[in-house]
Amino acid sequence: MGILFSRDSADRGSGRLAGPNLENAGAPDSKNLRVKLVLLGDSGVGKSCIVLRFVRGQFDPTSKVTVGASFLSQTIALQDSTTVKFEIWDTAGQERYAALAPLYYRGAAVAVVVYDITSPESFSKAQYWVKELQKHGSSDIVMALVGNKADLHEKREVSIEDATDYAEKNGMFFIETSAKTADNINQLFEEIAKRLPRPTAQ
Ligand SMILES: Nc1nc2c(ncn2[C@@H]2O[C@H](COP(=O)(O)OP(=O)(O)OP(=O)(O)O)[C@@H](O)[C@H]2O)c(=O)[nH]1
Ligand SMILES: [Mg+2]
Repeated sequence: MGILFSRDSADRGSGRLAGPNLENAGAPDSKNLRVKLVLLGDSGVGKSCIVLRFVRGQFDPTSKVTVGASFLSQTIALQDSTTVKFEIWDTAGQERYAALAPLYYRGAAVAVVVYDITSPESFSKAQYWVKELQKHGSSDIVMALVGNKADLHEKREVSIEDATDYAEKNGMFFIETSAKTADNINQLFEEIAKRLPRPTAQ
């Protein structure tokens, strides 16, 4: 299927490619976690920019729409010396790719559902993805609700209160980010890492 990978398709972290249903394979190791993470949300909310900021510390104001999905990985170290390798599937938000989403969220340990704080439509779409994940995702999936483009606060149309309420009702972690200014991008992934279920040492 030629549409599975886009410009960011290569796993630059380890130089190998992975399939969309890559599970957390290998022996459980409480110090070195590997997690499959999927980003979902409307086209244009900034999913690819969030990933680019997190993985490479860059922002691309001319970011192109994602075709199919793209894969990148990034490892972070936590204060307790645990490392977490995020295997990130950045899905395409355009409607024509919606049917592909289950390929990427199936088996995912973490789902990051993104909306744009200036777009109520994108907040509705985020709620659609949350429902879809509740129906078809893993029962123990860690879900984060992300209000991106926080730098555009003068154009805000989704209140922090509404998003916080929605996240609390759905057992999600909520944060506002800006891929443009880098605000809260690392914090997003650190908070996710803290919420991961840890394999218990034998
Ligand atoms: N002001 C501002 N613009 C942003 C931010 N994040 C992304 N953008 C802009 O929003 C546009 C879309 O960003 P993308 O990351 O490509 O959006 P996407 O969610 O990956 O879209 P699809 O791949 O179609 O699903 C680009 O023009 C970005 O420059 C942000 O935090 N602030
Ligand atoms: Mg994209």
